[in-house]
Amino acid sequence: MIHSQLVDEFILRIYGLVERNLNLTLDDIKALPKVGLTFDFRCVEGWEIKDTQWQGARVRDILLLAKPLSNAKYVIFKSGDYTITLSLDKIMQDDVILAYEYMGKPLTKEKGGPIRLVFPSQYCYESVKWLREIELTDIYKEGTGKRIALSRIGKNNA
Ligand SMILES: Nc1nc2c(c(=O)[nH]1)N[C@H]1C(S)=C(S)[C@@H](COP(=O)(O)O)O[C@H]1N2
Ligand SMILES: [Mo]
Repeated sequence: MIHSQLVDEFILRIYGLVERNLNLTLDDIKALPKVGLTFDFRCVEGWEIKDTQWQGARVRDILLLAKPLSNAKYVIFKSGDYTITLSLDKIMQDDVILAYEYMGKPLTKEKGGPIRLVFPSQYCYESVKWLREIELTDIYKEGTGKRIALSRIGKNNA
């Protein structure tokens, strides 16, 4: 089936300051413990969706497979040119997940599928949709996502 071939082609790349570079399939990610989160999703543009429900795997569990090196400090989540940089400390917390389900159903392409970065304390633009790569670094390099998202509403700061 064409659909399952497309799903099988999905690869999440993890590289940079790790002991092992990884190429994970969606099945690899689904094999990790499944975690659920419920929170109100607020966009800086002013809208809100109450009680959004997400399920997926912890970023921590995924990174522990790759084994971050001791000098790794920052984690860059990438979807093509859209990137978000967060501290390793932050994203190793319990409630930071790569979601593959939304409201009890597989995450649709429109909603950022097959996987999307989700955690309750995030800014809307930190919820990287269509996530493809995770890079660990020791130097902070600001991501492009905040600027891209804010330029849609004509703001430079939020
Ligand atoms: N790859 C990517 N992810 C993204 C964005 C984007 O432009 N590209 N926009 C962000 C912003 S600002 C918001 S509000 C949400 C929108 O998510 P939704 O489609 O579920 O409403 O996606 C976030 N993730
Ligand atoms: Mo947003």
